[in-house]
Amino acid sequence: SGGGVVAAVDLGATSGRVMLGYVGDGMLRLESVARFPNGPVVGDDGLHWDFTGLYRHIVEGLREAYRREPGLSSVGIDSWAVDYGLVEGGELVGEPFHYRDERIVQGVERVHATVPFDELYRRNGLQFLPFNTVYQYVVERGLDDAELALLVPDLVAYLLTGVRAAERTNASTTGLVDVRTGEWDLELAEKLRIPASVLPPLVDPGDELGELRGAARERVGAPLEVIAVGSHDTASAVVAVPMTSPNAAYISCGTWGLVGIELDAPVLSDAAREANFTNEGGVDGRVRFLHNVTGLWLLSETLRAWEAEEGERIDLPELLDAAASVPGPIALFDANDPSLSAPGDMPARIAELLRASGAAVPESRPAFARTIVESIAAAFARALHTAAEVGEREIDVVHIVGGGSLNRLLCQATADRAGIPVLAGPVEATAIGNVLVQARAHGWFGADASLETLREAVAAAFPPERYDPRG
Ligand code: LRH
Repeated sequence: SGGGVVAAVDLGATSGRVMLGYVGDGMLRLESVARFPNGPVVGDDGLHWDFTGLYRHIVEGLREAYRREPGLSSVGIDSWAVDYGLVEGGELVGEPFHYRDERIVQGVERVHATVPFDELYRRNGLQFLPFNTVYQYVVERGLDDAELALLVPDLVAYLLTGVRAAERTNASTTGLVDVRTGEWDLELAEKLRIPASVLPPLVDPGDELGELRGAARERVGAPLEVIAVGSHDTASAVVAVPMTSPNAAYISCGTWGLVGIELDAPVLSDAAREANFTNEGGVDGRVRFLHNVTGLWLLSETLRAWEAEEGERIDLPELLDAAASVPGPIALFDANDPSLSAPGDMPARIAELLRASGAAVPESRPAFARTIVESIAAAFARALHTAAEVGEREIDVVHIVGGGSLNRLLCQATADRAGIPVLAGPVEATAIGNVLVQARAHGWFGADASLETLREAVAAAFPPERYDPRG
């Protein structure tokens, strides 16, 4: 045991953060060091990320973290899944594409023409999401010339340390990892003419990657060690879901709502494929059996449109308070409709869906927000029901972690619609999971501590808030 302090870099689709995590003697505490916005950037050839800007924020954040805590033991990096950068001559070539860019449409056609979806599912166990990395790679012009293709957290780690590695939980979201063995499916790569040379060696959460070098080391001021964590943000979040019951499900709710259960082995049945449930790789070889539901993206894009119209900021908590007292009945739309995926005029698109189904379009903004939140909750409830059925598991409680856990209206609506209690929090589950996997690697929980032990520490430090279903 013992304890100490580590840093977590956590990049979400709408914001990034650098945090300090203090662990030891039954204590688990997070402190925010830096926060910065993130989002799609429109370029000449489509939607990208401002990776260069994010990397600068990360290095500056680590500098500040080290300044505050010179005893810092290590840093772990996680981000949203599937997106990558290409490396040539040791440098990033161009800014990574954003998964909401439309070039993926052709990628899907090409992949499925060579490997039909049911065969893909047997091999990689992934739900169909049109932006899975495999669909992006087949339309990536630079792939043949690239030395390496690195997913976002691996790219950050590479630029910091020079170490080439693909962390396994996030690699599982590429579609190129064999769901049974956890190794790259080189036969699949070959069928799709994806050069095996761009795929780096796989590593596991808890593995040491290397120390900061070069400009990063100079700027941060220390040879800080980078440790692999569940570098897929959702994998880190699931580590920190304070589940105590074997019948517990989780919803990791930020931009997306990832709704599912944790299993020891993948479910590759026809029913799982038809329900579009995924078997993503979790920390310690667990399986994240879940479904992507469009989450707070619907609300943040709607707010963005209204704010552009008003020319001023709209207060979200105030809007949600007003939304909570809108009288029923509440019109619903399908939160997962593909027309809601790209950035744009979200209120108009939602209104279009409502009209097409014969529902009335809410006139006030609070009523509109209520329709959004209830539609997300309804999709959550459906996914929970399917997880139980297809995963052959009873579900009697659901944890909501991430930004969505602060949305009281969403938590209550989910409890009501799913008919089971919701346990909300922690809000920073992803950063906490990142911290805990590093802490365990340092032996602060005993080197063989199970995820259950880590989750007990979360439950003790961040007692969840309970919402019971109402009649
Ligand atoms: C959530 C997330 C999710 C992926 C999506 C691309 O941030 O990582 O698990 O499906 O982004």
